[in-house]
Amino acid sequence: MLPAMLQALIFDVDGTLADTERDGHRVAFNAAFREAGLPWQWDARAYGELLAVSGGKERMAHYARQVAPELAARPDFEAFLRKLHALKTGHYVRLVAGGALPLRPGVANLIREARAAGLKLAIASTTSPENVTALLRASLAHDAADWFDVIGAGDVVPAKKPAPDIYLWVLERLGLPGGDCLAVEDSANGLRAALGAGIPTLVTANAYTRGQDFSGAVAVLSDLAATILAEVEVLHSTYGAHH
Ligand code: XBP
Ligand code: MG
Repeated sequence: MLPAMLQALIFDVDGTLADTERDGHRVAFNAAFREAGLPWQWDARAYGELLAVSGGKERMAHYARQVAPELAARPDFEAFLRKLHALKTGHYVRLVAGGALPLRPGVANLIREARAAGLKLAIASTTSPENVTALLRASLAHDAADWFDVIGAGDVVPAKKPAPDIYLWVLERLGLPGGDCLAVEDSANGLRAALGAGIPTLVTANAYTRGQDFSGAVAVLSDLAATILAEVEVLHSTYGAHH
């Protein structure tokens, strides 16, 4: 059977399109904690551990249960988290809009090449939608959000990565089987999510995710700097031939 033709690239956002976590999200969380008068500050190492929990609200809830169980037990804790997360998102969007988070090497080229070649483009991210559009606008092109056929982000699905939900949500709207697509991810959580949706996945590891379990990936690269679309298509077809 001929391996499936590559018809779409599905990009994760945080850690994949850009190194957004240490100098972006983490800084925004800390700014929100200060603004809310909370004695919480996440240093780079502690944040790396907390990244095991996908989703900013879920991450803060996990942390609160550890350090402030009485707060986490309050009936209005969910509402409190939503307000705190809105503060954080405001800080993050402002930080991104200021150009603080450039795309990782080779990402813009691959996106532009895929677009020129007529592939469909999609986003499958745990982060909030406003964070995605802010990053695309500030770091790729003003109208870059329009380049994507589907943008799946944040709370549109109940279960976050490593659950496959966000990738299934994107596939449904792309109208493509997982095997005709290639996902690009940075973390084990993300890889599990994409594989769970039957999507061959290329991993570009980063400082926070290097050394995680990437078994099942089509390939693990340090970045996309030397990667052109033709190579991605070969990776996709060789993977398809063996699975
Ligand atoms: C990474 C995440 C997100 C971000 C924070 O998403 O898990 O939660 O860390 O963004 P992905 P929010 O790698 O799937 O892009 O605070 O908006 O959740
Ligand atoms: Mg990621």
